[in-house]
Amino acid sequence: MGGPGSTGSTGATGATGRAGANTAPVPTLEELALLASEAEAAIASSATRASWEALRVSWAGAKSGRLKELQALIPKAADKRAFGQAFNLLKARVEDALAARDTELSRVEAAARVEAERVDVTLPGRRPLVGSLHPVTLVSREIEAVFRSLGYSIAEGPELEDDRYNFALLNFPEDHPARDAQDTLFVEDGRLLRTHTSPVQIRTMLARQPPIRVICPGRVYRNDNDLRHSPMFHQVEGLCVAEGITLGDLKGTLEAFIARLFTRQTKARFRPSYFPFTEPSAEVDITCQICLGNGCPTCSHTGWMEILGSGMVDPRVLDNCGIDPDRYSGFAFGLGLDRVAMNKYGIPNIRSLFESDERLLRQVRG
Ligand code: 2U9
Repeated sequence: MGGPGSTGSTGATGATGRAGANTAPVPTLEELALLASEAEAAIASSATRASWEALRVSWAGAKSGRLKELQALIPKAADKRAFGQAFNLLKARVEDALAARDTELSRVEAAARVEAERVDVTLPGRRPLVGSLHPVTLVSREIEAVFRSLGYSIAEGPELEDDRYNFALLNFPEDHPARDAQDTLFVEDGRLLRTHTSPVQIRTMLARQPPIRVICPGRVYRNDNDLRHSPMFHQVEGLCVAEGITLGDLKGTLEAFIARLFTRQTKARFRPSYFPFTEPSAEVDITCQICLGNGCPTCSHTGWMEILGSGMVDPRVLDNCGIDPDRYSGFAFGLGLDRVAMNKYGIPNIRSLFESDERLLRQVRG
């Protein structure tokens, strides 16, 4: 007994450099037992991982935990052996209490994780996104189907054309305003973006003799850009050339087409018009599809909406393409697909057709 430990609680100085450890009074054995009970109670009642961790650091922390401080007091105790044993018991009780609470908190944490990650297998699945055709494609295919059933075939041609196919052979005079850069988009070396699909019919007539029945859908371009016009839009044009074709054939064909594309109740009226490539020419109005003829803002209260241009192919155009106008005659027509798509699907603005906004495609299902 005695020895270094006898200076104990008097707070003898040492060389540890830790003022707290050096000056702390040496607790009695009873106090150590009491400390153990208090630690067990506090640890057992730590409600969260954070409070458990705070207790662990304050008791068992490697640098300045209570256990380390108390251990440093062993050499100062009057009865080092008894104090050492009591300390070991305290240390074991604190460590057991920390381990037991750790196990319990881990169990609670795991249960909470399982609860949070639980999947309700009875929920309905997420519907996969289904692609859909653009309204202009839908209308184009519908029109193609009607004319295919009338014996027409589909012809396509280049979007980059030259003056001859786009204007000259179609009987546009040299000084026609459509040939102006204000209306037509020219590219280098005098070529241009076709302003209508008529060059496709020109190419068809140059390539073969009547009977000819073709329809020509495609993109066309004009130097126009405002709320009602887009610099690129879509047309379908048709051409029928054979012996004995009359204005009656034109009328009958277009009336059949309109009844099929819209409804059998839809009426058509033909108004005289002028195009360089047809003579006579007519614009075709149909019963307004919004108000069914009663008058509304869309049809400017006329009950009609204009959808088609048409006419008997000018004999000079047939002649330009190597077809004998004394033997053959024909009719032609053209319509803007975008306008038909807009009024068929209730799309108010031509721009929304070309903005690639998927919400539009989701609303229009073929
Ligand atoms: C050839 C001979 C004749 C095609 C025609 C129209 C009338 C017409 C417009 C409708 C609205 C263009 O999209 S739109 O702006 N089209 O009015 N098109 S007759 O006549 C032809 C074509 C080719 C060889």
